[in-house]
Amino acid sequence: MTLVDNNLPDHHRCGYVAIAGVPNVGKSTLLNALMGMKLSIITPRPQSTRRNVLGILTEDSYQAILMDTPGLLDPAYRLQSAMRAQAVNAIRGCDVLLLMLDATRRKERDLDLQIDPAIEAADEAVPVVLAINKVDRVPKEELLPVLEQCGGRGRFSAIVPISALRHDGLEALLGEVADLLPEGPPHYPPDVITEHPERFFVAELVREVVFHRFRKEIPYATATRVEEFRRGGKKTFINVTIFVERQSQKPILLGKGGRSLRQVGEIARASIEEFLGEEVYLELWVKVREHWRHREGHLRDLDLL
Ligand SMILES: Nc1nc2c(ncn2[C@@H]2O[C@H](COP(=O)(O)OP(=O)(O)O)[C@@H](O)[C@H]2O)c(=O)[nH]1
Ligand SMILES: [Mg+2]
Repeated sequence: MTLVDNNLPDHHRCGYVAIAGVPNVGKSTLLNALMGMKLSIITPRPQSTRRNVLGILTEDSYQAILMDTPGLLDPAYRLQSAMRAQAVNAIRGCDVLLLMLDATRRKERDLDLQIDPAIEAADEAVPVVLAINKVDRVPKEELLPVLEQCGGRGRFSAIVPISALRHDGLEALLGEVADLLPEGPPHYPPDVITEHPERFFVAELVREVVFHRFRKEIPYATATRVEEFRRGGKKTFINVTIFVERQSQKPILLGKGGRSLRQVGEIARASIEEFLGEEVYLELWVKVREHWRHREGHLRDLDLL
């Protein structure tokens, strides 16, 4: 089917925008802020995003197909190389690269470490917009030198200071990005906001709670998968398995008498209900999959490859 819309304004623009940067700069926070809803999970820990998350932003004069990506880092195990491949794919295939950096990490060396990996992964022809995030945590007089320093570090079409958390500077940022999109009709109807199935978001919302509530290696050793998703009863029934890597991690997730897991379930249920807009009965199971992070078969099975 082709979309023919005679009401399109002249010079309508449409294209892919990869939101890229090193871990923890605020990429997922920005996707959600631009979309006006929570599509990507956000945690205070790095490496919470494992797959590209699509958000389709449709305005009168443009459609920006936004892709939140896993943070760019040197992979130490198979899951991390899959995460990096996701990000690099998005960066290579995009029409505009929206590179983010964290203004609170503004030492010379830190700026290089944040800018170089994304620029290296990008095609030279792709325009790059630099969003300097978390400016709410930087005194104004210290921001100007950062802007100047960044200007000399890459071929940026624009540099925009923002606070994704406080929704500051987002209109200016979108304006710059939209101007760089190629001309063309929208790829998606205006009511489509993403392509992932509901199951993906549900599994992510459970994982988000684990990332918030557990420490050390537990979040990184955890994967989630929806096993059952049934509508029709009074409440929607959802069963999610939480996979861990070792037998010894299971009692940590369960807690005394299963208390920790129950708390995870309560918090996750509330956010899933908010996301789906319906009442949910959430059942959680914890299972061991030895070294799933390192094994292709497991990664494929968990939809991470
Ligand atoms: N102060 C401040 N914190 C932010 C901002 N944007 C994101 N954060 C925080 O930075 C952390 C990482 O955010 P996240 O979006 O998950 O980063 P990602 O790894 O790049 O996707 C979270 O604790 C966010 O709340 C911002 O504009 N200001
Ligand atoms: Mg993220």
